[in-house]
Amino acid sequence: MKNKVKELLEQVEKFTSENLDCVEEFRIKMLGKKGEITQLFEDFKTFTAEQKREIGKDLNELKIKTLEKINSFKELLGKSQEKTTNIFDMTLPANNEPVGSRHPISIMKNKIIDIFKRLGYTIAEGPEIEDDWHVFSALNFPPEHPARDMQDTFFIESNPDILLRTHTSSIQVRAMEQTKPPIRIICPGRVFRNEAISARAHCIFHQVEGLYIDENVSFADLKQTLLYFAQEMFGKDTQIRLRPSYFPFTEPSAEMDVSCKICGGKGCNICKGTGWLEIMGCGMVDPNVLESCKIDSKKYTGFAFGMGVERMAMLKWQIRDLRLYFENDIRFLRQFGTVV
Ligand code: 2U9
Repeated sequence: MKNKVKELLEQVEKFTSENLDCVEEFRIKMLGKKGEITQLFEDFKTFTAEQKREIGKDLNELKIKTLEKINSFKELLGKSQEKTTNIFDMTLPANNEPVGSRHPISIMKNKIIDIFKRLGYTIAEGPEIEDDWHVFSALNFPPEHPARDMQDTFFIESNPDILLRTHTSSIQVRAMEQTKPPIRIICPGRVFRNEAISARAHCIFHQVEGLYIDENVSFADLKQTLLYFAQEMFGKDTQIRLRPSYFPFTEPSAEMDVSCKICGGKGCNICKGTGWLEIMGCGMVDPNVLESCKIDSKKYTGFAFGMGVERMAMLKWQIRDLRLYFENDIRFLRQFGTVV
């Protein structure tokens, strides 16, 4: 009965009409002698006292809301039909049609981009179908690196030089080939990896990467930029820490953690008791990469960073399963409410 009441309430809330006949039809369907709500009241009589206590309030509320809705439409349509028999009344309020909301991945992607825009970064984009040079070779991946393996990357069968990009770093390579420093870009996009789908992995996901190249760019600049980012994203009291790491395209490389907002750094099940959450990788652009893109590595230095958008959204909104992003379940999507 609970579910039925809920379902009917949704129908009532959604109900809209432009003529009185439809309103009357709806009244009969709901409250007529054999109407759905009338029938629920009949069933209600057979319930135990405890069941009645549980459902009674909701059932009454359903009836009241239905009557209110019907009466308001009767009043509205009655008036407009009295005044204007065949003239369309432009002053009537429009039907309140739900039009949907932004997807959480788009919301997070835009949040990230907005923060870097404030630091003077511009957006750069590039193709999803790439070649070996822009995804691997120019980025200092050795010939036998596991990412080049069929197990990890989707290659085009007829031409193994063509593949689906595994990171958006290929956008930065193209930018470096085409423009002289200073370069300050932020690169959002979809990437593809040959992974089995699970709660923690997907074969398609979204990244945002950044690149800054100029004279005298230092690791201190990188650290300050990422601290600003973390505090804009997670709040002014957020702390960061950088742990040494390795990527073929940066040297030195690091992974960045932010202090856990859920427990305030004390340790909880979200941060697995550590008080820290890993949010991105970063480092100084390897001189080999600069030279591959015809940038003088004696004159210029740069930093780069990269993060997964799905992961950032998971941490920000405590989403526990990656698959939710792709299922289009309206109950999940509705929680990111901002109607567009
Ligand atoms: C150029 C030079 C350097 C981009 C970088 C990372 C570190 C990194 C991962 C985060 C999670 C990818 O989505 S993820 O799996 N990325 O850790 N990315 S530095 O470095 C570049 C990019 C382009 C020319």
